[in-house]
Amino acid sequence: MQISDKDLLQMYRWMVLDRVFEEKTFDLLKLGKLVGFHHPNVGQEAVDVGTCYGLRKDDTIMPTHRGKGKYLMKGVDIKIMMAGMFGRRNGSGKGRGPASHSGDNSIGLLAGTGLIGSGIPISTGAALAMKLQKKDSVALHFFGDGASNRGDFHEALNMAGVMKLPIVYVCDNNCYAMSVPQSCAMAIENIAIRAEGYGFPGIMVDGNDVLAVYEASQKAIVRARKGEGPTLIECKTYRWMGHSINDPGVYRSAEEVAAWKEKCPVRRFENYLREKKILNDAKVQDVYKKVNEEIEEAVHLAESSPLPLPEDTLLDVYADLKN
Ligand SMILES: Cc1ncc(C[n+]2csc(CCOP(=O)(O)OP(=O)(O)O)c2C)c(N)n1
Ligand SMILES: [Mg+2]
Repeated sequence: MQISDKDLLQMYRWMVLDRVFEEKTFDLLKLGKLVGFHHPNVGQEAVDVGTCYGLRKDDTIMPTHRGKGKYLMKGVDIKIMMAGMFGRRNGSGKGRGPASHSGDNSIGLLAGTGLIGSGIPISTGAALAMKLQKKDSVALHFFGDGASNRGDFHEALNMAGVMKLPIVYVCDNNCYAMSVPQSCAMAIENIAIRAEGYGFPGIMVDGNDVLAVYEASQKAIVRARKGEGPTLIECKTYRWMGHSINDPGVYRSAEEVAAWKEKCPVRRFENYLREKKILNDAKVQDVYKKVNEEIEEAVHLAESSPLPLPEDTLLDVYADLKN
């Protein structure tokens, strides 16, 4: 697949932003500055960037509780995202809910819920709407390995297969659902094979290889735009940190974690771009410097932003029938 040097550099910048944003989030959590729960995404950046790169505004995504990079790539302003994580009035969720389930229909970001798997039928419904409206847009739905065992997953995929809906189901298979390894929760090794039961392709891809994820996603997106139906893409990856900040990760060995860190998706892509002479030391430093500045500015603004007011709890609850 031909990708311009400009696009490769953009993808690299997103990979770095995703990584640094998560690391910064973790530091802020330890300082007690953020509200709500946070689920670190370090190690899974290639899934975010490979799937979301090049999406159109009229395409929809619904991310999971993990991975803020998807929100940023779909067009959420980093300052608004950060303010949301600080629980501020001007942030995602307006200080009333976690930034990680916030939505914005104007940029095709569907709001999720805290119930694992429950969003899969919602994105499938968005794809049905696109088909009924004869649009060539696509819905991308993200979920984890654990979520693929829920009834919502099977019911939604069955419907999408029957109706040939324009949707790409992206499974971030990070080997665990909280402390439960995949082998304890399902009797198959590859989640991608589940697509066969619903009559559409299931693709397995190295989820730490951003270009492999991008290529598989682009094929699936083109197929969906042409009206040929859904695809399930299983991205095999790993989360370096615990399920959430409260998880010391005692259910897995240090060797296992270290082996996956060797497969770092950011470093791997960086090495590839260095070999291609698209990146060098100076360019790498420049990307990190700019990304750090962007994040620091967002943190500064979030810290100086207002907290929600008690009466804000009633905002957006009832439709204003006068208008
Ligand atoms: C219906 C439901 N059951 C349990 C939970 C608690 N819970 C939150 S995240 C999670 C694990 C999800 O695992 P997976 O789908 O693999 O996603 P990952 O966290 O690994 O990204 C669970 C069980 C929940 N939020 N909703
Ligand atoms: Mg998982």
